[in-house]
Amino acid sequence: MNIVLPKIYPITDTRISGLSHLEQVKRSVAGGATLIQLREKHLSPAEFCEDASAAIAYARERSVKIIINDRVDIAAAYNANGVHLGQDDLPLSEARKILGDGAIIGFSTHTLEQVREALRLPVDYIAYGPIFDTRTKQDPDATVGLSPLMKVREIIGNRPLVAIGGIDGDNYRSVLAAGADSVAIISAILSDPDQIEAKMRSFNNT
Ligand code: TZP
Ligand code: MG
Repeated sequence: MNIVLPKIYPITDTRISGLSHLEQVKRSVAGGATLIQLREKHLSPAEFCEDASAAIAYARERSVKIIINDRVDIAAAYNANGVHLGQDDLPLSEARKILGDGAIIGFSTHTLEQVREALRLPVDYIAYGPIFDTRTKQDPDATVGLSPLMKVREIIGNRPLVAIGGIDGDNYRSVLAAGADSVAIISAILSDPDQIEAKMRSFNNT
């Protein structure tokens, strides 16, 4: 599917924000988010699914797209717009079989080799990172920096590219200038829950 990514792609984190996924979605949408990823690394599917389904329903009513991290089953069950999968998740071809051609499937890569491999897979966008050091992900892959990101842009041509990892209000312009279509951001939007809407808006407006 041909997708156009928004420049700012917020991802939820209940530990960093102290808020439910639904509440994070509400605040990000208020700040102008149009594509949001729900990322839940601690709760069981049974605990996550109620919050996820409410967040998906809220977003759908406002034409905001929701991508579910890791859980193809939850994305399918609640008719999310797509999934974001990593190198160790369900193979992309299986996710595509389950979700169909209308789903957005994003794929995390951390090396140029993984990027080249991703070109052969049924993905709608490629994510690359961590661009800068991050404390949000447990056991992050090696920080890559901006030059490899420029190389990724060369390798993938005009396919949609998301950059992730340590991106904040000071550095995100340099990441977009290096070739990313979109920057995925967790802590720089969520760390102060009272500022989510304002931070989202200021990323979107500058
Ligand atoms: N994948 C690579 S880095 C990262 C993920 C999920 C965490 C990004 O979080 P932050 O707080 O924007 O650095
Ligand atoms: Mg994953």
